[in-house]
This record gives sequence, structure tokens and C-alpha cells, in this order.
Amino acid sequence: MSGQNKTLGEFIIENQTAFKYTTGELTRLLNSLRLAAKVVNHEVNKAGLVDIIGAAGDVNIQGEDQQKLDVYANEVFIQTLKKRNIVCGIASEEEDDFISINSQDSNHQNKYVVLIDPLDGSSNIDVNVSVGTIFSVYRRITPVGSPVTIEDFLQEGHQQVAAGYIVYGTSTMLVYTTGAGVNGFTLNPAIGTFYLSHPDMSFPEDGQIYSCNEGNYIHFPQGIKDYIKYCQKEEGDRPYTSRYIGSLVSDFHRNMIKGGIYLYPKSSKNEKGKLRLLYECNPMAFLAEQANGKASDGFQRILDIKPTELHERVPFICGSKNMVEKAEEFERNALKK
Ligand code: P6P
Repeated sequence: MSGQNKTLGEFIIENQTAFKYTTGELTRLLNSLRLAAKVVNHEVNKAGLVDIIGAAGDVNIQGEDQQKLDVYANEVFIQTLKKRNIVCGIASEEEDDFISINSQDSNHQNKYVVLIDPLDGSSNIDVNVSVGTIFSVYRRITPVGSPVTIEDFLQEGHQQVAAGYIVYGTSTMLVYTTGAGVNGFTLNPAIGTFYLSHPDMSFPEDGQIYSCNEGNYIHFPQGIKDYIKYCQKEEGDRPYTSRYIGSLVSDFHRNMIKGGIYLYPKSSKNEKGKLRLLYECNPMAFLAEQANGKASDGFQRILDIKPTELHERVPFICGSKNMVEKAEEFERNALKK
């Protein structure tokens, strides 16, 4: 890593004028996410060495065993955001309800709400497979000066002012957008600094990789079954390669670099799909569109879905534009049969 590469801190400052709202708060918010990412990364990287792995014994609202690292990551991001006195509210996969940050913001002047999946793919921790943090930022819509409400969190994804992820993989990267493209930063662990390593990230329009849990194939809607058979057919540039890590940020990240499509459709096991709209699908869809990709539920743009509940799930298809559009075509055609 050349020292000449721009650091994340320098990049945020240089681009803050591009934020249409900024009074420096979004800059401070992004910097606090950067700090939290480094703290969590330190623990994730040594998870195999200390007794931090293993279910914390609790079960979160999703009905999933909470791994201690889940709980830890959740606490780090929430406390870091609270201490910086920047946001008026936080929602997390690990919290049943949203958290109103009133302590220091006694007159409710903070403008932003943050939604996070603090450690997505946590079931991979025990087998040393990469996991990630996903974040989504909105400007509150209820009047500044009043307590934050659920409406501030149930905004359509196209209202996001920033979104990104940290992938704790062979290297730790922070990838984010504020609506002016997608940029990736790699952590130099020796000095604890993120450096710009992937400027202007963009999905190739086409790709030859499809990512889905084919173990659910028999439960998929017919259109998705037809699309998967299309991916596997010997024709033209097919069969495609099947790659599925079981960690959304990792599958998304690889597909954005190499070209590909990620699918988590609804099924008879998950009537609405598995992924959560607010803190998984919306931030990844914002990133995808900013990187010339596409994200839908098979029929409509993810960023146009009006949320009704904090932890609601949606079917999710995301990646290279031409691949997503082909999958959508199979879904539409199946309905005509
Ligand atoms: P399955 C992890 O729990 C996650 O939310 C995503 O990161 C991942 O892509 C998906 O669920 C894996 O789900 O059912 O294939 O194990």
C-alpha cells in the first residue's frame, strides 16, 4: 500500500462539499463509522483466539442465536455513534426497536438516523469465513427539535444520504457512497489507516457468476427456478459459475469487482425472503445503483419500496444490470404461464 494513496479521512473531507446537506455532521458521522469499523475489525480478526465466539445465549428478534461478536459489534457501533452526538436515532438488526439518542442531544438538533446490520453473516464466524457490517444513513423527516419517531426509519431507500459496508475478509475494506459513486478503502492494520484502494467501483454490466443458496431451489418461485436453469445451460457464455459465500457483503463485493448476480428470493420457507429491507437490501441497493448495477425484488426497484416495519424482509436480486434484468424477465414470464 503506497503511502501516497489518499486516506479515508482525507477523502471524506475532500468530498464533503459534494454532500448536499452537510454542515460537517455527515463527515463526522462517516468518521465515527470508520472508528467503529477499526474497533470491530480488531476483535473479528482475533475471534478464533479468545472466548468471544459462541452464542451469547440470547436470541435476537430474528429468532437467531446471537453470537458474542454480534453483540459486541452492535454495542461498538451504537456507543460510538452515541458518544459523537451526531445522530438522533439508531436502528439495528440486533435491537427489537429503534434507539432514540436523546442523552446529549437534549434539544433534538441532530439530523441523521443510522440503520445497521452490525455483523452480517455472523454464522460464518466459527468457520473463519468473512463477515461484514452494513450501514444506511437518512436525514430525519420529522421536525428537528422533536424526538425521533419510527417514521424517520421507515423511509424509502432512495432517500438515503449515505450507505456502505465493512467487509472483514482477507483484508478489511470499507466501501461507501454518498450518492456520488462508490469508493473502496483498504485498512492497513499496521497503522490502523484506511487507504483509497478501489476508486469509482462499478459493476460490469454483465457477468458470469451467480450467487444463491441452491439448497432452497425446490422452494423457489418458478421464475427463479427457470433463471437458475438458464444460468446452468450450455449456451453462449453459459454455464455461469456458482459462487455463494453465505455472507451478503462478501458475495456482493466479489460480484461488484468481477461481475455477477446475488439472489435471495422468497420461498415456501421464507415467504418474504430472508434479507431485511432497511439495513441490508436498501444500503446494498443504493451502492449497487451508484456502481451502475441494479437491485430489485424481482419486480420492483428495491429503493422504491415503502417500508412498513423496522425488520421487514423482501426478496432481493442485486448485481450486474443485464443479469438482474434477465432474472426479472424470467420472473415476469413465469407469471404469464
Ligand atoms: P442462507 C447472513 O445471515 C445473511 O443475512 C446474508 O449475509 C447471507 O447472504 C444470507 O443470510 C445467507 O442465508 O439461508 O443461505 O444461509
